[in-house]
Amino acid sequence: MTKEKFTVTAALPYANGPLHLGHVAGVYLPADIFVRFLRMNNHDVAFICGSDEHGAAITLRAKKEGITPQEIVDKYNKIIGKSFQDFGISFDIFHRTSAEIHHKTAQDFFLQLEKNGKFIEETTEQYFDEEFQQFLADRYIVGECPNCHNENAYGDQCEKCGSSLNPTDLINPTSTLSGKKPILKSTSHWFLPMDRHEEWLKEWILEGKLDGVQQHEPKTWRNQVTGQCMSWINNGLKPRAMTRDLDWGVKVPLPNADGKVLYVWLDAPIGYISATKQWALDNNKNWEDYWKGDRKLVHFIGKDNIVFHAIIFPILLKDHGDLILPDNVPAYEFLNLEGDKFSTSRNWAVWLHEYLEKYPTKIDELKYTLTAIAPESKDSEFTWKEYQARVNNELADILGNFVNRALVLTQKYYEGIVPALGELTTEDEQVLNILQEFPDKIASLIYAYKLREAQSEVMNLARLGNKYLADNEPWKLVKTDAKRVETIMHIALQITAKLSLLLEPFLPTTAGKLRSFLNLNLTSWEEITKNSILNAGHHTNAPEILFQKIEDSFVEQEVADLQATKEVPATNFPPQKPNVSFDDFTKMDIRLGKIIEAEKVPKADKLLKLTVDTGIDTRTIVSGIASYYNPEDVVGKTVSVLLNLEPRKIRGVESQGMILMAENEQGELSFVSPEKEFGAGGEIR
Ligand code: B3M
Ligand code: ZN
Repeated sequence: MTKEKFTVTAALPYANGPLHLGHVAGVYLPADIFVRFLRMNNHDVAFICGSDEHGAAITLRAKKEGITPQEIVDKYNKIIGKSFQDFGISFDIFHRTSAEIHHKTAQDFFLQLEKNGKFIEETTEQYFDEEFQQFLADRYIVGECPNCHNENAYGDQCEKCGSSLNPTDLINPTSTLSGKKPILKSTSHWFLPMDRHEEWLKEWILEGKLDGVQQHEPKTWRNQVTGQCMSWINNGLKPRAMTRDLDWGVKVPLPNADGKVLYVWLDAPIGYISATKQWALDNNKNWEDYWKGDRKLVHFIGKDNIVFHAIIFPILLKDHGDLILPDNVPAYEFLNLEGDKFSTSRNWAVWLHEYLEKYPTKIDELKYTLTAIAPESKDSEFTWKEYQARVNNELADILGNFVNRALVLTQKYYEGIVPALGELTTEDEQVLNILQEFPDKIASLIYAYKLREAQSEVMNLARLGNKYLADNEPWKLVKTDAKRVETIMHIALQITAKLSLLLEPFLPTTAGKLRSFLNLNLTSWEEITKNSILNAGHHTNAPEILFQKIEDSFVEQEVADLQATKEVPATNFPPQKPNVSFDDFTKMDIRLGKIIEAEKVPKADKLLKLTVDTGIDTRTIVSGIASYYNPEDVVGKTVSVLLNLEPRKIRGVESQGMILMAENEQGELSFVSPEKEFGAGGEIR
C-alpha cells in the first residue's frame, strides 16, 4: 500500500450553540472514522477543525442571549471543544477563527487575491437600518420570498423553497434590528466574479481535471454533491460580495475599508488553513506541506455547505495560485430526530454534551448507531428505539456475544492460551478464506466514503463468528472431541483478533478493550491483512462484558424527556402587520379563479405552471406549491387569486398574478377556496 498524504477537514461549527446528534452523524463522526482508518494505514494525515466565530450566526445569538459576541464564542468554543474531546473525535487541532493567526491568515489571503486582480470593486446599494445606523447583513433582513411568497425569507436564502436570494430580491424587506423598513444606501465592496469560473469548475467537478491535469477520479464525488454544484453552475454563477459592512469579523486589510469585514465564507474556510498553521507551529511542521503539492484535501460537510466547499472555496484556492483544491467533498444529508427535524429554537435535539454527561460509558453505542443510520445518501432518522435495537440486537447479541464466548471458552478450556490449529474441515477453510477478504473489502468501502456499509461489514464478520460457534457448538463437542475444539477455538480467536483491529476506526474504545482482552498490541491495518494474527501459545486475558442491553424503560424515559423539554412556541404565527388604509386594501384585485391546467416547471421542484380561468381572461400563473400538490390534483379547483400583482418572470415563465395560500402552524399550505360551488370570476373584498 503506497503511503499518501491527506489533509482532512470537518466543517467548522458555528460557536453559537452546542452540538446535537445531527451535526455529529453528518460530519464529525464520519470524518473521524475516515481519519482513524488513514492513520492505521500510516498515511500522512492532518485532521483539522475549529469553531467558526464570525458572521451573523454569532451576532444574532449574542443579541438573543443578551451578551457580547466575544462572550458567545468563548462560551460555545469551550462547550463544543469539550464534547469533541469527550466523544473521542481525534482532531489534530480544534482551533478558532477569532485567533490572531487566523485574522492575519485570512487578511493575507484576501490581499493575495486582491493583488492577483481576482476581485472587482463595485459600489452597490445595500440595505441600511437608519435607526441602528448600520448596514444590514443578509441575515438581518427578512421579507417575502419572490418565488414562493414565504414571508419570513432571509436576505440570502428562503428556507421554505430553498432559493438563494439577494436582500434586494425580498418583497417588503424589514430590518430585524429595528423592525423597520431599511433604506438603500451606497457602499463599495469587493466582489468575486464567480461567473468567470464556470468553465473550469465544470471540467473539474465532472471530470476531475484542472488545467488539463487529472486531480481527482471522475465520478468519485457523491451524486448529490455533483448534482447540487452543476445545478448552481447551470443556472449561471453570479458575482458575490466577499466583504460586508459589519463590525464583527476579520477586518478588510485596506486603508479605505473602515467598518468592513471579510464575508464569512472568505473567512471560515480559511480557518482550515490557519488552524493548520497553528498546529504546524506547535508541532515543528511546515503548514505548506499540508496545503500544497501532492496531497489529498478532503472536506467533510453537511449538505447546506456544498456550494461553499465545492464551488466558492475552490475558486478562492485556485485564485490564490499555489494551493491544492479538494480531492473530495463528502457531504451528508440531514439527520432527523423522532419524526421531526432537529431544531435548536424548539429544543428538539439530543445534545451531544448532555448525552456524554449522562452516559459517559456508552460512547461506542452512540457511535455505532449514528454510523449505522448516517445520512450518507439521503436524510435519515435517529430514534431511541432504533438506538436500543442497534445496541441490543447487534452490539450485544452479535458482537458482544461472539467475542465473549470466544474469550470465556479460551479461559475455561486453555487457561487463556491460544490453542493450535489442527486439521481443517471444508467449513473451516471457507471461514478462513472469507475472513481474509474482509480487510480489503472494508478498506475499499472506507476509501469510497461508504462508512455505513463499511461498519456493517465489520458487523457481518462478527455475525460470521457467531454463526461459526453456534454451528460447531464447541461447548458440546468438548466432551467428545477435544482436539477438534482446539481448531474451532483457534479460528474463533483469529476472528476476534481481526475484529479488534477492523473495529478500530469505528469503535475505538471497544476495539481497544478487545485488544486488551486478547493481549494484543497492534494498531496497524497491515497486521489485519495477515493470515494469522494470533499465534498458538499466545496468552489472552479474561474478558468483560462489552455492551449492556438497553432496557425499554431507558427508551421510554429518553423519549419522555425529549417531549418534556420541547419548547412549544405560544404560536408559530407571525405577529400582525402594521395597519393599511382602506384605499390601499382596495388596490388589490383578488378574485376567484378556476385552475384549468397544471404542469410542473422543468428543473424547478417547487413550482407549478397553472392556467387559470379568472372570469375575465385565462392566464398563466406560476406558483410554488409543487411540494404540496401534484398537477393532476389541482385541476378543477376554485382558488383565490391576486390578479393585479405586477407580472414577473419566474424560471423563464411570465407569471400573471399570484395564487393565495393559507399556511397553518405546521407550515402546510392550503388553497383558499369558496365554501360552496361558486364558479370563477367572483371578486373577493
Ligand atoms: N460554520 C456553517 C455551518 O456550521 C459553517 C461551516 C463553515 S466551514 C468552513 O453549517
Ligand atoms: Zn421561497
